[in-house]
Amino acid sequence: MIPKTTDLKELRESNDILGNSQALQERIADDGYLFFRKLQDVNMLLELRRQMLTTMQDGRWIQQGTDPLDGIAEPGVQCTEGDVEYTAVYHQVYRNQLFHESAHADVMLKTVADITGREMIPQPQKVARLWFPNYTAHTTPIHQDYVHFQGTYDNLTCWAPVGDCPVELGGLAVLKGSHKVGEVLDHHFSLGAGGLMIHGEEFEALGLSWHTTNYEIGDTLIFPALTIHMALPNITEDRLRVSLDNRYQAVDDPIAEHMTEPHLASMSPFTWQQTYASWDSQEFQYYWENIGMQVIPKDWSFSNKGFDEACLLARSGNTEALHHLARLAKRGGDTKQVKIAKALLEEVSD
Ligand SMILES: O=C(O)CCC(=O)C(=O)O
Ligand SMILES: [Fe+2]
Repeated sequence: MIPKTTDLKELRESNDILGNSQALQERIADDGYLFFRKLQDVNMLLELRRQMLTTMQDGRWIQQGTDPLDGIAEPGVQCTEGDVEYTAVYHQVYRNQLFHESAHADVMLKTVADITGREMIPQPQKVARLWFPNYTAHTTPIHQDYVHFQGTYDNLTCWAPVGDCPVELGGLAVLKGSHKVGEVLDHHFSLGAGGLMIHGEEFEALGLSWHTTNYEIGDTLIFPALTIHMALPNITEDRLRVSLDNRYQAVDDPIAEHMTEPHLASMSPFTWQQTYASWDSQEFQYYWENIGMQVIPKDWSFSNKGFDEACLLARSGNTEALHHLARLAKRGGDTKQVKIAKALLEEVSD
């Protein structure tokens, strides 16, 4: 179901229509994405890369004695979202001021405002992905962002690598025109990041094509919440993939409650106070709190369905589902799902 590299087409570049609101709106309505070369400040992103990877080196994810900018993973270390080992370092990276500030860059705010014709803000929950080499069962599977981030279908995801990201490092691929399905498709359990995937039979008959590119630092891919997309596997020998995916919404649209919390705070407790502890500016702290945003509850139905499917699959011996439940049980906590996962794992080990 994952396309062969030879079936991947190039992303269409839209630099020629930057600043032309009408043209941008027409193109995203047609293609379901917009891709810009070197949209973001390369020097700022290089500095961000240096800072993020230095924190990862301190956390023993980057090989000691190597230049952090090279992003060479420590041999033998692999973890991902959902693992307690992942949040231990991820939340250290999350404290980085420049990481959060980069989402507020004028060029980003202007571009997303031009695309929607509305006043836009970055959602509080910024996201970084720190993906280990050759850990491909955990690659972000085929999905639509709405199941994770909710709010409205109009929210825009902006994905950008923090460093060059050739195809083999596992950048993002989008299914061109797939936003036109106009609804959230069925998502199922997946071991990959986010835990939910769309099966091929849902969209293959549409005959749409997958698009990606050899991304360079500064390049930025923007798409709405119904566009079907996935990450490609990081099949490099030893390099970590580092990227940002931040979401932008109109100030007068509702926001789902969990998007006002730090990323992965639900997996390992982490607060804004901890995030901001070493910042030297308050400009972008709690910036969303005084503008009267309408906060709506998270819809748990998507993740609950994924969990139920994982339980069913685990009972029939599916190793990916067993791995998923073991990870959940290891995280611990006093939730119903943790209790169910622990009981089920005990039952199947008897
Ligand atoms: O970077 C990844 O692996 C996943 C990113 C993604 O799904 C997104 O930006 O919405
Ligand atoms: Fe996504």
